[in-house]
Amino acid sequence: MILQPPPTRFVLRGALDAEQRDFLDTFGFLHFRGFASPAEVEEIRASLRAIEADWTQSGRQYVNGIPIRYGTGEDGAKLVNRFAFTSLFSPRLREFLAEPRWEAVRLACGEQFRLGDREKDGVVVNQFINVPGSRYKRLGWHVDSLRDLFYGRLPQPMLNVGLYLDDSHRDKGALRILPGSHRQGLFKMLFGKWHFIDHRDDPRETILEADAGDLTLHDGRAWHRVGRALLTGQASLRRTMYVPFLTGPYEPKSETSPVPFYHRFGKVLG
Ligand SMILES: O=C(O)CCC(=O)C(=O)O
Ligand SMILES: [Fe+2]
Repeated sequence: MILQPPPTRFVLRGALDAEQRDFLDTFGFLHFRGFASPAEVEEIRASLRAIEADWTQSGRQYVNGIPIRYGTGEDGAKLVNRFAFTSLFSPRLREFLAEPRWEAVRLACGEQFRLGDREKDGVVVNQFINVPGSRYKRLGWHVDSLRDLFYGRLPQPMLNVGLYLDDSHRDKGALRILPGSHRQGLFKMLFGKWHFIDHRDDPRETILEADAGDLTLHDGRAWHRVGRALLTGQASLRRTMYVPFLTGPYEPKSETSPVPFYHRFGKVLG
């Protein structure tokens, strides 16, 4: 029996307090409200539009060995479904990530963590849209830590920190988490569900409903998915920015970095 979490939205002020730590340990995620202001969210959206225009026009396929996922928007226009290393293309975004409040996020993860803006996939932005022809209407059940296994090591402690750039309530599909599943052990992490293929509702899932500017933090070992929006068209647009906080050896990527194995078949599953 999985305990359902209360819909608590915390305020981030620094390292986690005892109540927040307990919530994270029990359920595998935390939700903070009002981390970025509406003006900041709008600035980030503007940066994304500029990067998207640049990449679509120049036909860029990869950043530092990570494929950019393209898709179709409302009017049939090409759009970016998944940005990688986003902050490297926006001085405004780098300035925002240098704000002292990100130090509070880092400390919330733990003293030994660092913001990995040049590692793994860097700062990732997802754009989900529910229109005919869109390839990013939803994302199946998965655990983020599985990627570690492709690097030939056991999953490292990792917290995925998401900044919401749109309101994301259940009409947008929203993030679904199996609360407590970060404590399930390796076997269930591997075989608990079919990674990315299974999109089914689970009676144990929690729907994480967030507003633009909210910040969420989830354990890389927890099962989660993004549901399909009930809304359609532009109203269904759901943008989230994921900032990696990492431990272990510093492993920056560059334009000569190889394409990781898990991204070679990602196009088929995504
Ligand atoms: O957009 C989200 O909230 C989650 C996306 C996700 O789970 C992922 O990209 O691994
Ligand atoms: Fe994920």
